[in-house]
Amino acid sequence: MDNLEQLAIAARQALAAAQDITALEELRVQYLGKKGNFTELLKGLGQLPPEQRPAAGAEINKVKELLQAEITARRETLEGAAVTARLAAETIDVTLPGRGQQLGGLHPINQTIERISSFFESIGFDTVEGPEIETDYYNFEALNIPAHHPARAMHDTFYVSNNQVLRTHTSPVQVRVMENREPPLKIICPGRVYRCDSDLTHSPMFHQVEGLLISEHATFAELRGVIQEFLQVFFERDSEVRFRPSYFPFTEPSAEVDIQCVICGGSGCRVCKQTGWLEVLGCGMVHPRVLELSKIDGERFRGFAFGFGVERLAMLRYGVNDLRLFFENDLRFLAQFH
Ligand code: 2U9
Repeated sequence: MDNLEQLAIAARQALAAAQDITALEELRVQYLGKKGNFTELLKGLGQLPPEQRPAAGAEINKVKELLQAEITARRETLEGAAVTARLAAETIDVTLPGRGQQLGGLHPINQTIERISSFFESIGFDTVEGPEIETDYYNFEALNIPAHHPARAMHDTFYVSNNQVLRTHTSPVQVRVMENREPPLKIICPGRVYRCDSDLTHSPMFHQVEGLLISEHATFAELRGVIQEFLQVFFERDSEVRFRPSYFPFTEPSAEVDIQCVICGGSGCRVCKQTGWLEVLGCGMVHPRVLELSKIDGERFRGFAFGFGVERLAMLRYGVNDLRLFFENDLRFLAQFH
């Protein structure tokens, strides 16, 4: 009976210390299993005098059943705690917002082209596109740039074959329109152009928008008005615009147009090379020879034309300081224009 009491005390201590189901099961086997301590104790009954055996047996069984009940209760507690812990670990917060799908957007160059087109369309210009592989005639001859003309060297042309080139400007599109439609004409031609030139400020492929207006009354004053209005709307500011005399084979007279530096406002900075001015486009009255080559009556009609680089305008408008960003397609850059 002393053994029984000690065994019960030891079993209860072990039970209190068991922290998980494995430990609890080991304990059950150790005390209540077939070869366990209580079985050993029951086997020892035979050594008692016969009259004491029933009472001793009953006492051992009572303690054994009590212990069994305590182990079962403890198992239920531990199992309940394990389920609660698992549920807590696997909890999903269904109220968190979902990640959603990221929407793409137009490339900043295409956004800029759309911005330019929508201005010119609002004042009655049609947008026209044409081929990127052109003949020598449409890219040069028809624009009063004959073979050996020094302007050819300035164009850094990619030759596709003897008389085919990657267009160096979008002017050939306008030549095709002059051949195919009757004046008056009011068109702009956006698109890719190619020049064999590549450094920090030049890309072998870039975008241009060129415009052409042909009517019976076109004047340089009208050209000035259109350009000045365009620059004000495009840059959303009333900055000064100046026209400087220049030379292009396809226009006469010709001018280059500057705006007050959008970075420093005209006081002089690195971007405007301390001049306070930024060159943004070229323009002029269409050369009579160009009209004549496309069979437009130069006695009745006159025209003006202009051209600019889209990347340059986009850089100035958005404050982009590296041309290469437009061609790398890094989403961290592009996503800023969504
Ligand atoms: C026709 C007649 C005339 C288009 C013109 C410019 C002036 C001009 C450059 C600006 C920067 C090209 O991107 S750039 O390198 N362009 O300065 N372009 S007048 O004149 C034409 C076009 C078509 C039939």
